[in-house]
Amino acid sequence: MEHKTRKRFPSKFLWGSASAAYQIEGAWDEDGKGPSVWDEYVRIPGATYKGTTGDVAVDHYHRYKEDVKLMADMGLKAYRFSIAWSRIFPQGKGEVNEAGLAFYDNLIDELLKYDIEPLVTIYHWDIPQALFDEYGGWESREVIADFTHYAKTLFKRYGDRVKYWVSLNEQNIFVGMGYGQALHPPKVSDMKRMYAVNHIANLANASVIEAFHELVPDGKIGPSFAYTPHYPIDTDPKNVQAADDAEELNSYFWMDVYAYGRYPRAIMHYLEENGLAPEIKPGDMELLKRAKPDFMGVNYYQSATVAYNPLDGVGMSNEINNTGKKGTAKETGVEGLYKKVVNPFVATTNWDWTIDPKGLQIALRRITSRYDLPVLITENGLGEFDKLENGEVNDDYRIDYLASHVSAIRDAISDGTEVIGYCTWSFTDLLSWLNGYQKRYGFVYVDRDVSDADPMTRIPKKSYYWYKDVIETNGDTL
Ligand code: BGP
Repeated sequence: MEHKTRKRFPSKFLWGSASAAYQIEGAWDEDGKGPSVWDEYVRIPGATYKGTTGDVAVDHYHRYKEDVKLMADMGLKAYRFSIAWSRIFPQGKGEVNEAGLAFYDNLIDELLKYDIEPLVTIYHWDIPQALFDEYGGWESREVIADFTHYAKTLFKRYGDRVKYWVSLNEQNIFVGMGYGQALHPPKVSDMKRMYAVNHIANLANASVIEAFHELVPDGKIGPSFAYTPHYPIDTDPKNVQAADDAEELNSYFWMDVYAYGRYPRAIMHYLEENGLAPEIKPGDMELLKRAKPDFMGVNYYQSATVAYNPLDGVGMSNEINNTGKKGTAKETGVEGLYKKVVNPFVATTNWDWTIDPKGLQIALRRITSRYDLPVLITENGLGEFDKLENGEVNDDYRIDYLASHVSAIRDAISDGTEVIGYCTWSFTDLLSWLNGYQKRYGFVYVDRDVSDADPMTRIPKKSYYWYKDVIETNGDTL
């Protein structure tokens, strides 16, 4: 859709930036924190790039005041961060750790001091190791009660000051990579288990949303979904069908549950046919239907293009490009549904992620049409090798990436979608789960690489000043 004049961004638009506890905090065993599954996983030889860990990360735990001051100087309106479950409950349940609660009290108060809206993610992949040891973590329905108890503890403690909450970050990714591709903890590749875990995570998500609406009636909550919209390679109906299959399997299979409490019919049928469907117990679907999110959180990085894939065609690859050597990503697909192909119309990053701002507009439009929910963009950004030269980082490529995506949001708003805010990934540089510290996303350069002994000095990049201007002008310049 083209418009003669585009709408402006809403006056209260949340111009934000995001992070996650494990990727920035460090202090992995300080002040009573228990280990999470990531604290253990990174110690498996070969699991992460050059064996990097988040033991020290970018030391945000000790430098949060400096980081928040940089946010304030930029004029940031909102900051999305996650709470480490095992800082609050070192054993995942039972005795609460007051020092952990106090850390986030201080962070929230520091943000509010500068009028920065805190957006809190309850779960960004770091389930306490104790719960994994006791009952297999997300594989047991016991996790629903423990996760709900943990979330309620947060709502009671911070609900007076925090009004925007994200329940689960990228359920599709932590479940898919943890139990499908064996690239995240617990390093399992078993699709039956993956769909079982996913159903339990859906129930936990719904249970927390229900509890939230009782405890924080004036707040808003939603999941953050990693949405990759799919396109067909061409107009051959077989390829169009493949794109529909990919979209149902990879997108609607999650978002339909969040918004409507139901699984898409064709995909459920496909899972049943292949012996992969999760066990659904009495009461499950009722809970999923009752819990309504207030917004759809969307993490958008890229689109994907697909083609027809026969039953004896390309299967799922467990190898990804985590080195930044362009063109090393492997062919992947689902037999009988679709395979991923190169889209000649879009560029790619050094990690082989497509760069497609129009895809963000398409994503926002699809969500609006299908769910009629407001959208909070909870992540979007460019991971690149940045160079510190003469004390400066001239990341024009990041400015180009972000500017084109912000412009696409404005287009989507002009089309009639409701977008509450936009969080870039990320504010400071941080640990990329599998790609070490060399894949950088931040507005603020952090002087560290593989070694935890690096100085960690914070240096605003060129994009920092660019975003400051975007915020000041409420996006009018784009
Ligand atoms: C999302 C995660 C983030 C972040 C981002 C970039 O999937 O929610 O935590 O890591 O992707 O990904 P990566 O670090 O793999 O480049």
